[in-house]
Amino acid sequence: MRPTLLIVLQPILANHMAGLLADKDLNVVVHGRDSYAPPAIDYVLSFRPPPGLLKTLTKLKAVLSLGAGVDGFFADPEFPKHVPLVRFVDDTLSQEMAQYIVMHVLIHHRAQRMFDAAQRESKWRQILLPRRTEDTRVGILGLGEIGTVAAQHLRGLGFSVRGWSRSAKAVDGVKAFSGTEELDAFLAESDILVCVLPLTPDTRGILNAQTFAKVPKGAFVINVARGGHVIENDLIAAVDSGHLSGAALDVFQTEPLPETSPLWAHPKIAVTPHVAAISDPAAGVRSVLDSIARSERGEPLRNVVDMTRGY
Ligand code: NDP
Ligand code: OXD
Repeated sequence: MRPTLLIVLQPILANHMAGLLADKDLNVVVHGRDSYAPPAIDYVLSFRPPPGLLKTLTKLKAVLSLGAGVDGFFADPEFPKHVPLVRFVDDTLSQEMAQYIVMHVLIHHRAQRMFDAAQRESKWRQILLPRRTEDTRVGILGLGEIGTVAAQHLRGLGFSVRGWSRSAKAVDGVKAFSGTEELDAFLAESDILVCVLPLTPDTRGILNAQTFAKVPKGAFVINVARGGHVIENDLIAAVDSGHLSGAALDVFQTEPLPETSPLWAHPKIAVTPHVAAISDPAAGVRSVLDSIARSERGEPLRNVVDMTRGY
């Protein structure tokens, strides 16, 4: 019998994914569009399902995430943790995330905002770079799929790269730190601090006043992970005090970022609307089909989330 996949995504994306999966060997139903009997659902494709929905699907074989981050599933207190949760891991996604990180490292490092301002005033303002590239230490919180790719690109551009992870890592040319006991030493060597951690109980709020106090004066912060990692008021205070030179943020405590947020107009903070990398639907389809095929053959799934660690 053909397995049944329930798609629980925003309507436009859900319909698009259903269209791409239409000619595959699957029954595809879209939550909110099609009627279905919950026990008939074998697989779910989602990103941030409505709390309580997944526990009603009593025969689920696997939950498939269309995103690399799976905090949206754990936001459901009734998420069925006995069902395997597969996260989206895709080379293109990792490369695009790395591009975003590299772009903001370079905009900061090359003082591009100052040149933009000078151009607006028709001013020929030649300056030396504030710091030599090899003397600029980029510290990446999270040396996983994405952090490792970003570290390699930054290394290739001549930066001095550090990384911090839970378990000890060896990445060529990267000074690696691990565990809470090495966090302070890592922060002390991060002139540019990049966050690409999963959002878990251990990492929520990790970018706070105490953390900012531990990075060198003038450090720049880039957050591409989740808004829940940053205490936004602490970030603004650290920038306004001059301890941090600025920040680039793609993710926020509340998304969409409210129009009233002081982040929008802050002269030293760049804001983008959670677009560092958007999962490619075609790659999502490949990942879904791979997971379902493996599951139906009784083979181990790839990229299964560890329910204890939360990522
Ligand atoms: P991975 O799971 O591959 O990597 C996570 C890294 O974080 C690992 O190195 C892990 O350590 C480390 N880590 C986790 N918890 C801790 C901890 N408590 N202390 C120290 N290190 C820790 O994730 P990805 O690289 O694929 O993705 C990272 C995040 O990026 C996603 O969870 C998502 O939130 C975000 N993202 C944002 C996007 C956007 O558009 N803005 C798009 C895609 C992803 P270890 O290696 O030891 O396990
Ligand atoms: C993701 C995201 O986690 O888009 O993939 O944020």
